Amino acid sequence: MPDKRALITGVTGQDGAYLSKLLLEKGYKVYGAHRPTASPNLWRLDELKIQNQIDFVPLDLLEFSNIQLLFEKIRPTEIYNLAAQSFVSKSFAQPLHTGDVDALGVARLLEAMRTTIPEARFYQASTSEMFGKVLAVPQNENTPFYPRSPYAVAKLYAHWLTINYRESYGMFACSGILFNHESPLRGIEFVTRKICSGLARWSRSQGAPVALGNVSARRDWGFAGDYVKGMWLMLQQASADDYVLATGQTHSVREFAEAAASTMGIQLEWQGSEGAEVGAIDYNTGKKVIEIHPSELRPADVECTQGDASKARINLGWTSEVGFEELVAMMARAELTRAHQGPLRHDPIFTGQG
Ligand code: NDP
Ligand code: GDR
Repeated sequence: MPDKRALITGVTGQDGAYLSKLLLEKGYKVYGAHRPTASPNLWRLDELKIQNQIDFVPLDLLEFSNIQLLFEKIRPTEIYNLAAQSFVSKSFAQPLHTGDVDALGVARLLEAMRTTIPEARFYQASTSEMFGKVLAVPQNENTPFYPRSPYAVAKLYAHWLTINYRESYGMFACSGILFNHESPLRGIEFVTRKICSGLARWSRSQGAPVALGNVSARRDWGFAGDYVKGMWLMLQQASADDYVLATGQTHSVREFAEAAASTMGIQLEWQGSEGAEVGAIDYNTGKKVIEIHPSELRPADVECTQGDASKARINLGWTSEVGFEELVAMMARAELTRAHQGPLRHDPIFTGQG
């Protein structure tokens, strides 16, 4: 068996794609775990041109026995748990499913690992959403948590369970507390890609405005390609620990929309007062580009995140390289290209709602 064998759960997601690419470049044998389904969604791996280099294995976090059997069979040296019901908004509608996958799914993984390959190294995809209604600014590894959604509550269980297995059984288990990271491979339901995709279509047809919710929300947005390097670095250290990965900068959804529109040559003019916008028009034509929809608001939202990644910088030598303007421009240009290519074959779930 090759020395470096990585199992990535959630390989079909945004981070799964970038992490697969990184590990393949580093000479790993990459096992990409996808949900057992007739046709897994491989468009991201396709876009990165790495689909043929990955050994695909079926795995559902809802089923303990398939995890245990898989671990026994392939005996990975590193396990990256990226699989999750990761859409915060959906977790309000599906709290039980979210808890089953995002919380108990991690218990299944850790327990299967403890009983079959306790020597393997484990990465858990934790999140800045655990800080929620933030109790300090900026947030670091010592900031108390205050989750604001069923998603964040489930992730908090998984975070503490990861620490608990490390402390109880001496397992090499790390929790990466990652702030929002985006890319052209981001899921269409998340606000950054929804804005870029919606504006690109609007710029072609000047048709339906893009429907958004809370545009005052602020996020610490980085580039996913930078963040997967941090995941890998965590598992290469002498001992397991938990790390925040973030840019340290924060921007509002409103600012993101303005920057994306500007890349596309659209100058947004907001209507309504700040914090109570009703939409935005194109300054040059007066046509409506963005519409605020109450249906896009959440029962509880995280108003502002801003991370402090000093520990990762000092211990791992990790920094976020792609800045906000560069990230927005990268995503906006990718969507303009896609809009010119016609309907998105890889986004069958796209409904215009996020
Ligand atoms: P995505 O939503 O793009 O990918 C999630 C992946 O999980 C998909 O491959 C999905 O498979 C898979 N999955 C969902 N349910 C199951 C299940 N029951 N069994 C097995 N696989 C399942 O997420 P990202 O790539 O953006 O994020 C990766 C991880 O990092 C997630 O855990 C997320 O919560 C976390 N995170 C993400 C951040 C971000 O800004 N991107 C920030 C902090 C944490 P399918 O294709 O079949 O749906
Ligand atoms: P988030 O990302 O909830 O931070 O979770 P998302 O892009 O969904 O929302 C960011 C903020 O934008 C506001 N918003 C909208 N959001 C969406 N999706 N659609 C809209 O139309 C819209 N209008 C305004 C939201 O209210 C929110 O405040 C992401 C996910 O990747 C999680 O899995 C991860 O853990 C966190 O980032 C860190």
